[in-house]
Amino acid sequence: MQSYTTKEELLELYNKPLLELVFEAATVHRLHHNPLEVQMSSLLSIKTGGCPEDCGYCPQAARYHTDVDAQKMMTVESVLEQARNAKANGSSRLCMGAAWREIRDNKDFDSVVEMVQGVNDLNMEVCCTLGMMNENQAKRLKNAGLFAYNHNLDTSKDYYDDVISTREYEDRLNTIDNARKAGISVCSGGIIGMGEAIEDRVGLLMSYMEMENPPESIPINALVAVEGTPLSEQKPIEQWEMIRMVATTRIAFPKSVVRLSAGRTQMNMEAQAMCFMAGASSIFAGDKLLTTPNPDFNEDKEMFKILGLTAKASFADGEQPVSKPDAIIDARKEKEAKRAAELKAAREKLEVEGKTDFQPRKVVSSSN
Ligand code: SAM
Ligand code: DTB
Ligand code: SF4
Repeated sequence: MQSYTTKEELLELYNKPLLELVFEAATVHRLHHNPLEVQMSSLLSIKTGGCPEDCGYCPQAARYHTDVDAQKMMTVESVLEQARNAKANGSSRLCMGAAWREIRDNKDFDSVVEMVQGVNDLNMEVCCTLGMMNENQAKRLKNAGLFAYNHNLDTSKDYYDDVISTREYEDRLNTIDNARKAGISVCSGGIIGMGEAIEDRVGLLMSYMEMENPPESIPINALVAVEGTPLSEQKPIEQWEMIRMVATTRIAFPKSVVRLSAGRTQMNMEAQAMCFMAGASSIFAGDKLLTTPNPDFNEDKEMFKILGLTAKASFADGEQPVSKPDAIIDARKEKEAKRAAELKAAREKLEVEGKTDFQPRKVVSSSN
């Protein structure tokens, strides 16, 4: 099999006659993957909206006037309930997303750590996408049982500044590196349909080509043009463009999982079938992506039936991480238990003394 490693080679590949391109991609796909298996991964927005960043495509950026309002962080229990529901519908992976610029070491992050432990205990692959992440945070998530971290480069280095100004391309590369160093599987890809040239699509792939280890999973999103965002007026891309991008990615990175991500509501089943043929072997399942619509479980079940596809089991491509106790959470729980015991003892003492109007001192905890 020919391998493609330069920008010129990839460009030529992308522009091949479509059916030749798809045939070549399908051939490569069969050498490394079971073509009848597709991973179903569910997305869950655990902290929606109010993001300080200016990503031109994103409905969750606080500065754009979209229908997405800033919400509070979900509770650990409600996340686990959604995870059980996703699992019952056939999803083997849960990807939890937060509208954060970066992870901060606060109570909300402690909750994410607990969510990771809880979802991993359900024997689902746990993925998070929480913005920039340092080495210690990556280690903490890995220790909790995180399987994968999603952090997209989104587009080529050249086009990036046209879309985002509040974070550098280099920052994204560093976060990917931190996930890698902690032994977390990397999920990183991009968006097409943002007004970029074909050179930029191939340029995105070149950024991964230059890595010592390319991502294990590469999501290809079609822009969901949301009213109120700077990219709201972008014309929807042709379905052929998505097929070409999936096929080119498949051939360039034969071992990676190519994820047919945002934009499926704009595609008919035939175009999605071409993408599976061209090597896509994962989708986001469930009627919502993070904030925008996605085909519902039943629609996808019907499509799988018609196309003869089956849902891939969890941990088929890597061992399940072990969820280990988290020192910070354990210390906090110990402190809370100690305080509760002290309060109980104080109350009992006062009761013995006949003073029953005791009110404990209010403890104000700061978050974020
Ligand atoms: N805030 C974190 C970050 O940006 O790293 C994580 C969540 S963010 C929503 C994850 C990714 O979703 C983005 O990098 C982008 O590729 C994708 N995305 C966001 N809005 C999109 C849209 N309107 N259409 C297609 N993809 C989108
Ligand atoms: C990815 O590449 N696509 C997903 C996931 N990773 C986090 C997100 C798509 C978001 C689409 C817009 C929305 O629903 O807010
Ligand atoms: Fe914030 Fe992520 Fe949206 Fe950018 S893509 S505005 S960082 S939520």
